Amino acid sequence: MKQILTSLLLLCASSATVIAEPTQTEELYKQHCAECHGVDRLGLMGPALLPQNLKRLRQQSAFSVIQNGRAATQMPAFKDKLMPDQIQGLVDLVYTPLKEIPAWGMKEIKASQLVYHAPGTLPDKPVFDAEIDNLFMVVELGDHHATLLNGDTFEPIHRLPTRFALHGGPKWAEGGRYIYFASRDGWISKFDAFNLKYVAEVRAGINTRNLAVSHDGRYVIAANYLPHTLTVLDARDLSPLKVIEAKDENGNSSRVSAVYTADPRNSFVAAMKDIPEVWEISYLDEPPAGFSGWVHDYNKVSGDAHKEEPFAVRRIQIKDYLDDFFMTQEYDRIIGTTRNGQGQVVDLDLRRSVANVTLPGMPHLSSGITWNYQGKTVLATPNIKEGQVTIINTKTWEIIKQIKTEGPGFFMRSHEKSPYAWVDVFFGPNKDLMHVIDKQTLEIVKTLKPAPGKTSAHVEFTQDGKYALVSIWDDDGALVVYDANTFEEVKRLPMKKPSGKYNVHNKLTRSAGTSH
Ligand code: DHE
Repeated sequence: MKQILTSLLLLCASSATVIAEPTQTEELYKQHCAECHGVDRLGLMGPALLPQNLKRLRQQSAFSVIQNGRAATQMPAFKDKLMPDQIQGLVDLVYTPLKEIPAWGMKEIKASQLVYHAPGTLPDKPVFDAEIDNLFMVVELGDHHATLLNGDTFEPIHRLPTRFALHGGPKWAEGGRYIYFASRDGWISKFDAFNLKYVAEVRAGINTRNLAVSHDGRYVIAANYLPHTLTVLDARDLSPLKVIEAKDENGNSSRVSAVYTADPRNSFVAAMKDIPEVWEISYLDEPPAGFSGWVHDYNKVSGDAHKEEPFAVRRIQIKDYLDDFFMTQEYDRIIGTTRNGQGQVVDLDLRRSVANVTLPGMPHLSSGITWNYQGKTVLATPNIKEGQVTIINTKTWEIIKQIKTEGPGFFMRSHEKSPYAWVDVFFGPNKDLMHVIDKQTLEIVKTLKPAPGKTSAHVEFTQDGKYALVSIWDDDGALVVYDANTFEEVKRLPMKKPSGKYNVHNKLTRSAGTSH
């Protein structure tokens, strides 16, 4: 008996050492940070908080971010809730490595794959009657849903649940038959818009930025913050084809800022966040002939369904890291910025930086749009820190004009058939305003207030450019349809924090007035 009691006591003592009480800082993390950054610090709405993902942020700056919030993100200020020593505790915590970061390679990605309807098993005719080219998908962040909208009648066709916290634009493919979504926690979902059904899903990363689809509809690629990879998927059923590690020649790894498709180049273009490089990843069956610098690396794909798939990578060394970038309509140059406001123009053919632009307002270049102004193509971008829209000549990369707005903006849109560009005032006391700019005078000609007191943001035009759809970015929000010429309200549909909206025609034709 005594022996049993002793063993029990020993057992209790040893288990007491295993289950450590959470520290006060861990409690604070749970209370204030876990909802957005994940209980495990692997990221959710907010990015993963691990030393390997915070390499570019000095601890002192991390302190200030917690104290004062971070511009252009959902990160609030905690200075009224936390004492300086509590903030310092949290800084120390997020710079402490996790005992283990879950592996997320081919094996894990493959194991996460869910195929609900195998390719070719669903009918090829839409189950509804609407002009496919003018369909919209509207993402509703409020309750993690999306609404498929008829762009002629502005009637919802279907409302579907999405994965938690989608980010970046969902991408249409195959003439509007399919749309692909990416969530911040790494899920890529393929939705069949004709049959109103998800067909496949896969978790391509742990903490993901965005996705791109090759213009031929064959491949999907996801850019990840965690792990430091790009994941290439077979678009048919989202089978993983290749995991490309994002690292430089010295083995320094990097988060991937974002990835886009460059149609005429048959390639994806990705910017790295922690190494000064831009990557081009070919999706041609054979590597481009006569090009130096492609690291051609065939990948044997397991299973019989796929042949060998090449995804050759070409690195371009640049002068600084890129957080955000815009690609010209010719897909030969990109302009990217770092958070300190230095813009770099990178020529993808010359494979080097060709110009520097000082852009102090922190432009949101993934929202940039172009149009013809006095015989030249101009790029217009809102700025996240300053209340101004920057107009840049894309030949000389000189700033033509800074248009003063009522506060910093996030999204900007136009259409080839519209004389106007619309820009929101996403931040500050005037967040409920929406400016309309005349593309030829570069003056604001109208300022709308769609819902007083509520953020109005993100515009997209109908296929013909006649209507502009605006989000009221609120749980009790709406989608407001405006006549894009008279600025009269045409319709208001209640929605739950609608964010982006994506028109089949504008996206698939790579309209100069919208994001790609
Ligand atoms: Fe986004 C697109 C980066 C915060 C809503 N955002 C993008 C893209 C990039 C980017 C690179 C283009 C990818 C694409 O569309 O394929 N976003 C960033 C950031 O670095 C930033 C500032 C910090 C972060 O938290 O990641 C950031 N973004 C936000 C938000 O806080 C927003 C407003 C709300 C949210 O969803 O988290 C937000 N971002 C969006 C939306 C798009 C987007 C709706 C797609 C716009 C489009 O029309 O294409």
